[in-house]
Amino acid sequence: MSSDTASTPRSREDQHFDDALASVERSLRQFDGCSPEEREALLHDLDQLRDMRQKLISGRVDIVLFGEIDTGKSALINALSGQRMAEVDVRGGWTKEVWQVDWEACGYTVPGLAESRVRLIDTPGINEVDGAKRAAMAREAAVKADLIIFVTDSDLNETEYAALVELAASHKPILLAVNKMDIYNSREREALLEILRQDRLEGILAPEDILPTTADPREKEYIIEKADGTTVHETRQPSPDVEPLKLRILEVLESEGKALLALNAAMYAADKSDKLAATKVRLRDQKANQVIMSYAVMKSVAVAVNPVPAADVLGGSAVDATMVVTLGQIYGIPMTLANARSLVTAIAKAAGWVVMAEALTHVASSLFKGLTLGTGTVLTALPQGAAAGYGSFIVGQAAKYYFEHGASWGGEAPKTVVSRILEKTDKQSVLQKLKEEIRKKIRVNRHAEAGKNSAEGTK
Ligand SMILES: Nc1nc2c(ncn2[C@@H]2O[C@H](COP(=O)(O)OP(=O)(O)OP(=O)(O)O)[C@@H](O)[C@H]2O)c(=O)[nH]1
Ligand SMILES: [Mg+2]
Repeated sequence: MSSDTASTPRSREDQHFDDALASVERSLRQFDGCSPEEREALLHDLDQLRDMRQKLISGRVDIVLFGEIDTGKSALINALSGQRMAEVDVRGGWTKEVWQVDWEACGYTVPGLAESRVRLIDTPGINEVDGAKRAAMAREAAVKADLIIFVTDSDLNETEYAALVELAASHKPILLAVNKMDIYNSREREALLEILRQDRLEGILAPEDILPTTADPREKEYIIEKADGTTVHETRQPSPDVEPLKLRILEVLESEGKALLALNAAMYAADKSDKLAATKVRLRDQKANQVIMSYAVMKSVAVAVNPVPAADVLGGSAVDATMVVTLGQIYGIPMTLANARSLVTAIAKAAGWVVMAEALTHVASSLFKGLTLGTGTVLTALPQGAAAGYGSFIVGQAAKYYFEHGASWGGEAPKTVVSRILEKTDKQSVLQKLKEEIRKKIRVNRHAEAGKNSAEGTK
């Protein structure tokens, strides 16, 4: 196979690498087509994706240390890098930020990428009290990692086990560092490793990926015998022992470093594309719902202030047609006012509107009974206004469906779609919402009315 790869201009690994870069670029291009709001909502993701592209181009390998507080993640970074870079403290929850250090001493570079380097990334402990945000930061770092070192200092508890299984599902290489080996005697050490390798993590991690470490051993008392036969007692800190972990990391990188980088970047880009698509849908939906509600309120108030026969109001009114045009803009589907009017009429017909109008006005009447606003005209027409507003709400929802399906009814009859919307809509709660909005609006209008009256009075 190696002679095979040598004879072809680009190896399979290189091909995967190129494909991964292409998919990151593709995802980035998708962001170009975003509206300002979408861009705002996804700014963080966009930055992350750009970073992922940079990481891939430069061949940066990220190794994330992840685990509960106080297990020795920061100490392990110091021991692996051979420098005291990370702050280590006996107080749990010491590391508050995700931060990284170049691991130059490891000597690994991704083949063919001269700039390539390995970074060790320290994260906050995942079980810190009130540390949900920091735990989320740690998880995000793990999602981006090429290799994860999960750090524990005893048998796994439930939180650790759940987090480990969740990470293992990402199919990234995970090594378990069983740290603080110096606090156990040799019998305990063996028992602990055996239970983790044979029992707890069988089928989740391979035994060779579970490694004992001593990152920051406790001081020991040494008895030193001098040349003259006298002895002195001295306390010294033994050297850390992270060699088996270091060797395993290098083994994993040597055998699949470039492929890991590629796979990770491609998965990350796919994930961001999905998120982008979901955000687009969510934001459009939110905006469309806001538009529908504000038009429904506008219609309710207009009808309440200036009552007209129900059948006229619930047909294709100008308010509804304008709402439909606005909704079309949200979904990137331009529509003339005349076409919007026809769509409204079609929806109203499908809903059997005229028949429904009376019943709706009746429902609204009971709901609006308690609403006393002072001006007689407004009060009596309120239920009718609310019923009209409810009609606009349904027209809006149906139009939204129509635009969501690329200006079509998605292969169904309009009547089927509209009936489903009617069934799904909680009439009472929409009317309630309308009532609140109308109350706000009318209160403002009343002041306007009062102002107008007094102005007229002074003429
Ligand atoms: N005995 C012993 N203690 C260790 C070892 N490694 C770390 N410690 C101690 O464990 C404590 C926590 O170490 P840290 O490296 O700060 O642990 P951490 O996982 O980074 O903790 P947080 O940042 O709070 O999540 C410190 O007092 C270290 O000295 C070890 O191998 N043996
Ligand atoms: Mg720490």
